[in-house]
Amino acid sequence: MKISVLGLGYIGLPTALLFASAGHEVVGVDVNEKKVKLLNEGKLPFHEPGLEELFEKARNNFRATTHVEESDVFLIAVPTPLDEHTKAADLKYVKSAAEMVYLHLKKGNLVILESTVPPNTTERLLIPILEKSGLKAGTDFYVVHCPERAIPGKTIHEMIHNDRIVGGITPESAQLAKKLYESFVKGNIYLTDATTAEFVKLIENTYRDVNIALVNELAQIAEEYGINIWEAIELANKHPRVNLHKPGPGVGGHCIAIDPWFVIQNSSNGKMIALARHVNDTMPNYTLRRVREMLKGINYPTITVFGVAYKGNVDDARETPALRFIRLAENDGFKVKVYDPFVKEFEYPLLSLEEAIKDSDCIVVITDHEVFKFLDPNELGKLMRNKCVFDARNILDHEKWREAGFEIKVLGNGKN
Ligand code: SAJ
Repeated sequence: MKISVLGLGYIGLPTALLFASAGHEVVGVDVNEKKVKLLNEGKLPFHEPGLEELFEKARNNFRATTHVEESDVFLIAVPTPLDEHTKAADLKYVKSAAEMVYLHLKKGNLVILESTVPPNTTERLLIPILEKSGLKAGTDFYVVHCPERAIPGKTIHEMIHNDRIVGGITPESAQLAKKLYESFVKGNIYLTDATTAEFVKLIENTYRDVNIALVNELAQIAEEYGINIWEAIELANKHPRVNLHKPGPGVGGHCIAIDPWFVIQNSSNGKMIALARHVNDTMPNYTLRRVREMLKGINYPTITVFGVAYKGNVDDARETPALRFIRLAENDGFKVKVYDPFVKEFEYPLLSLEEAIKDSDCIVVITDHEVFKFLDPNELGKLMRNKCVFDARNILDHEKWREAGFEIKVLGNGKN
């Protein structure tokens, strides 16, 4: 089967390589000429565990290009960012991908939309563009929405082992796509209609966002009561039907902080979903308020942000709460220095560990990178002006840091 994958990002590229390693002829299409050149030279544009090995395995069946060509299958995995003004999906990349596909569409082709989209996008936006080919969707060609659900940091493992949802515009479309995904997916593949599949993907991330908003609110309430929220959540989660997530300095990434808006953009409901977004979006403000309290009495404080990736152990800083935190802190008169051992590109200079903590008054842990646990507080303390830590992720060994002379505060812990 010849498969063209449009969009060679965090999802499109691993998907393309998985199909190629399963024996299909795969053409990766991307508008970014640099990325295409890099891939054809055998180099990867980003890091993801297992991607290099997969690339090695898939290389004979994979090539990249900037132009769409005739294929049996077209798979669209382009970004669908949030328009910050309208709080609605910006579908311009889906539209332009569809415009490229319809020019090459033939009878019997299958078009798969993997990008995360608001409900009805497949039916109302994608199909009308594809039908400009003169062919009829559902009879002349097949269309499905098959949302990606793999988590960054474990993308390849989850793409293979997670269950998948395939939403067809007709049962035949869904069956055809199921057969294709079975070439590498080991999880179950469940069939439904395209609009339900769009909704399912969005409500998974909305569930997580609302759950995190709940614990973020509870963290603030716990502080008022002098309770440690981390202990309280651990105990509550001993109940067989409770699964509270973790509080933190905000929710980032290109999925959980965005998808809830796609659910409500065309609905007259959604008050709780919007409120949860508000709670999570204002966690950087709350974190800063706590840091300010901790450092009161210090003139012109310098703080060191530990981690700007949107979550632990990844190099991805898209929609990171760290950015909002840093901007707010700077506007509030703090001098901010930034350290992240994984992130390569960021709006602020990324410093070495030594530079970042030299003469600093406080380390603020924004991202839960595992490596932070192994730092030596005795060594770091020698370089700092004041020995304070605000741990917004509750990941450090607080006793160890206290023994090294640090004052520690933890987000959500009303006992410290
Ligand atoms: N976070 C918390 N507390 C938690 C869990 C996460 O504050 O208990 C924060 C993280 O620090 C991060 C943000 O939420 O800033 C999102 O992180 P995440 O690990 O929850 O999710 P993502 O965005 O990396 O990936 C999610 C996953 N969705 C679900 O687990 C339902 C993934 O499976 C999806 O494929 C991905 O979104 C996507 O592409 O939609």
